[in-house]
Amino acid sequence: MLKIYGHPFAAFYWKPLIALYERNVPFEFLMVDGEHPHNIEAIGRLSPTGQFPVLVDGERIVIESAAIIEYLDLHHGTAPPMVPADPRTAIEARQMDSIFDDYVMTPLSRMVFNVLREESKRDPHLPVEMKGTLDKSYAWLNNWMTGRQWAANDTFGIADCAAAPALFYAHWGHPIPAALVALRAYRARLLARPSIARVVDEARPWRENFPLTGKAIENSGAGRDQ
Ligand SMILES: N[C@@H](CCC(=O)N[C@@H](CS)C(=O)NCC(=O)O)C(=O)O
Repeated sequence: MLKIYGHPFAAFYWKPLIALYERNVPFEFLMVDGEHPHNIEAIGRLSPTGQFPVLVDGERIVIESAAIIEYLDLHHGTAPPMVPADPRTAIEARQMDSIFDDYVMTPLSRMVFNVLREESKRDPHLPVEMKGTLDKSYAWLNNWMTGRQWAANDTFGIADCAAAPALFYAHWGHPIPAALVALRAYRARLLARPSIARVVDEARPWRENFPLTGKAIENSGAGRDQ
């Protein structure tokens, strides 16, 4: 059976997890946390900097969330592929996967890591800079999503697997403005999808670990589930 290292609250683990659920692939989950030091030791060996997700398929090790999703398309499950088989069509899917990872999830992660540092070591400029990046990304994505249901090729796929955790958590850290109707509607559509609702539910016990809480979220009118 396939094994996958991850943590239910971790954004980059959500990406292949959504694909596993979409494609009905059975797997064994290997928790990466302080209570499972052997799993921390294993990913330290298997991935360059001890990051997860890491997929183990017999002798085959696959790292990087996008590569794992592409691997599942080829070797496991029967649902339509998350990356279109035609390489010309796949360009848009990979483009949007990268945009959500690099211009939404990455700035949000940098804000999270900054606030997790001890106070004297925090960079006071970083939250302003990262919120500026998120604002640009949100505006661009709102235009992109206007008239679209899913992020690439009119089909649910890898880009939506990336968008779900990125928009879910980014909205907590820096709420998407109410005026960006198409982007907010897309986020709601993602959260209503059964595979994603399941991932969100499974992560619920760790919600209090999210450090960018406070008035921004309460005042966004969105609530934590939207
Ligand atoms: N580019 C990687 C990013 C993986 C990543 O950042 N993983 C996070 C969990 S969501 C992690 O391992 N964090 C722990 C660490 O960096 O030590 C991917 O797409 O898989």
